[in-house]
Amino acid sequence: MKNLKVKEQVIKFSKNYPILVFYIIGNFINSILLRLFTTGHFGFRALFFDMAFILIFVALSFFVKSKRKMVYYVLTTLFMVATCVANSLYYNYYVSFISVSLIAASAFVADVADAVFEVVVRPCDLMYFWIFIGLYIVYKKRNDELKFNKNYFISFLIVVLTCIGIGCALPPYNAYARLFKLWNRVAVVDAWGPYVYQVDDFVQSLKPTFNNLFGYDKAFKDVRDYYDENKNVTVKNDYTGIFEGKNVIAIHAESLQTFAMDLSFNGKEVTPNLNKLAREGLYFNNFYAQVGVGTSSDSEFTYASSLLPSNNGTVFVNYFNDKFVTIQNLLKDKGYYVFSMHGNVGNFWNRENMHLNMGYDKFYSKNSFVIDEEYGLGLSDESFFRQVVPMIKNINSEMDKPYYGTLITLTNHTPWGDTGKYSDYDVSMNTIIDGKEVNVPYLENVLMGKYIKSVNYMDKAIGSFIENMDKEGLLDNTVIVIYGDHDAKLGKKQFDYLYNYDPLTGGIRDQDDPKYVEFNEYDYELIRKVPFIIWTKDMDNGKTIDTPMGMIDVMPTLGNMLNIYNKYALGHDIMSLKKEDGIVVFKDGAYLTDKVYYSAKNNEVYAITNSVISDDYIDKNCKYADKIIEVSNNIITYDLMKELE
Ligand code: GP9
Ligand code: MN
Repeated sequence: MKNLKVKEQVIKFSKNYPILVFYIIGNFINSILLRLFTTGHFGFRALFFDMAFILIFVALSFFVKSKRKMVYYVLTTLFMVATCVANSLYYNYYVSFISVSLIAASAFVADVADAVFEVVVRPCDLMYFWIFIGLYIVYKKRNDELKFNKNYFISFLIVVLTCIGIGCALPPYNAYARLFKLWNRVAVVDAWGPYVYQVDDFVQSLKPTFNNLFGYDKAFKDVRDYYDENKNVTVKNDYTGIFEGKNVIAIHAESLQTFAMDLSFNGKEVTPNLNKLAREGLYFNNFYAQVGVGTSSDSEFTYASSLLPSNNGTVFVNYFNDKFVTIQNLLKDKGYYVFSMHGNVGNFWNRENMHLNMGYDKFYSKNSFVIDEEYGLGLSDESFFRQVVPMIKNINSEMDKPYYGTLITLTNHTPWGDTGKYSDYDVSMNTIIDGKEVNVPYLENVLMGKYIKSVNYMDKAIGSFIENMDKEGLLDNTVIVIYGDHDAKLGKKQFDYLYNYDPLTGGIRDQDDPKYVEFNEYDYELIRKVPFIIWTKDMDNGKTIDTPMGMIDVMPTLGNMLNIYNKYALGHDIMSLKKEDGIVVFKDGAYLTDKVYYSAKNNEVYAITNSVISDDYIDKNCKYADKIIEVSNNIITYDLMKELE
C-alpha cells in the first residue's frame, strides 16, 4: 500500500516537474557515459553516488528563487557537463582523470595543445552537451516550477541518504583510503563516480594551502619514522666513485622510448648512434619514467631528487620554492659548475625558477640561442646541439672546475607534424605480393611512422653532437648520460599498425588472423619503457643491465659513481641491487618487478614470467608502493626537507 503510494507520488511528481526529472536523468546518463567512454567500467557502486550528488543539487534548488531556478539548473548542469567533457578529453591523453590543480600548469598544457588535440578529440567527448538541447526542448514545452515543499524536500534527503548508504555498503572497501589519498584517480571514479571525484579533487587541491592547519605534524612524523626504519646506508660497489670529479652532460631526450631503438626499417636501424652508445656503455634496458601530469618536468624532478612527482599539481609549478636534495645541489656543493640548456622559453614548466632552486647555477633558455631553424615546439635539435658545443667549450675553458650540464631536447615532442621537413627516413616496407616484390606504405601515413622518423632525426642530432664534442676534445674527461624523459603517448592503436600491419590490405590484421601479434593493455604499459645510458669515450666493453629500474633510481645509481650521496633518496643504487629486488613504482600505485606488472586501477596482476606468484608477494609490493608514494607526497606537500635536512 505504502509502495503504491510512493510509486504514485513519483509518477505525479514526474508529470508535474518534467524539467527536474529530465535534469536528474540527463545528468545521471552523462556520468555513466563518461565512464563508458573512458575506463569502459560501468561502476555499479558509483551509480548511487552519482544519483546522490545530483539529488543534492535538486534539494538545494528548493532554496533558489523561482525566477532563478532555470538558471540554477543550467549552471549546475554546466558544472557536471564540464566535468564530463574535460575528463573525457583528458583521459584519452593521460589515461587518468583531470585535476583542478592542473590549472596552475595549464599554461604549459596550452602550449602543447596542438599535440593534445591531434591525439585525442573524439566526437563522443563532446556528446555530453546533448543534455542542454534536451533541457531546452522540455523547457519550451513546459515551464514548470517547483516551489518549496517540505514533504518533497524531506523525500529527496531520504533518497540521498539511502543512495549514500547503499553505495557505502558496497565493495571495494579500500574505496575510502583511495578517496582520501587520491593517487589512483581511475579507482576513485570507479568507486565514487565523476562528480564526487571532482569535488574530492578540488578539496584536496586546497590542502597545500592549508597544510599548516591540518596534517603537517602527522606527515612529518610518518616521514621521519620511515627514514628511521629505512636507513639509507651507502654500499660500496665496483662503480663507487668511478666518475668522481669528471664532467657530466645529461641529455634529456624528449619522448624517447626504448622500443624505437630496437627497430630497423629496410635494413637501417632507427637509432644507430644511440645503439652504439648503448653497446659500448652502461645500458639500462628495463628503465621506466615515473611521471605524472608534469611530464617533462616530473622526470627532471624525479631524476634529480629520487622522489616521486607530486600527486597534487606539479612540483615545478606548485612547489618550486620547496627545499629538495638534488644531484645538482650536491654536485654544486662539491665545487661543480651546474647548468641546463634548452631551446624553449625559460618559463615553460617554470624552469627558470625551479632550475635555480634545484641547484643549477645557470639556465640557458631560448634567448641564449639563435633561433635559426624551428620544428614543432621550437628550436630544432640539430641547431640546438650545434650551438651547445661552443657554449660548453667556453664553460670548459672559463670555469676552473668540473661541470654538470643538462641538455633538454625539443623536436621529438608529439605530434611530430613537421617530420616531412626534417626527415627522409623511410618507414615503408618492401614485401612480396603475388610473387612480385612491391613497396607498401606501412607506417608512412600514420602517427607511429612520424614518431619513428622523428626519433631517427633526434638520433642523428645526438650523433653529430657526440662527434663535435669529440672534435673539440670535450669528451676526454666527460660522462654522457642519456635518458628518455617519458613515453611518447602514442595510442595503443599505433602499436597495432607497427605489429599487425597487413601489407595485402593496407589495414590492421584481425585478431583471428594466424599472423596476428597479441598486444594487450598490459603490453602497452610495459612498452612505455625509456632508455637510460651512461657512456664515456673510453668504455669499450659495454654492459646491459636489465634490473627493473625507475627514474627514481638514477640519483642513487649515478650518484654512487660520482661519489655523492642523498640520504633521503627513495630509489636504489641499481648496481648494488639483485634483479629480483628491482621495483618500479608508478604514481597511481601500479608497480613493476621482474615477475609482474601490477595494475592499481584494475587491481590486477599481469605475470611477466612463468614463476608462481604468491599473494604475499603482491601485498608486500603494494604496501611498498603505497609507502613510497605517501612519503614522496608528504615531503613535497609539506615541504618537509626543510625540516629534515
Ligand atoms: C618543452 C618540453 C615539453 O619545453 O620540455 O614538455 P612536455 O610536454 O614533454 O612535458
Ligand atoms: Mn617531455
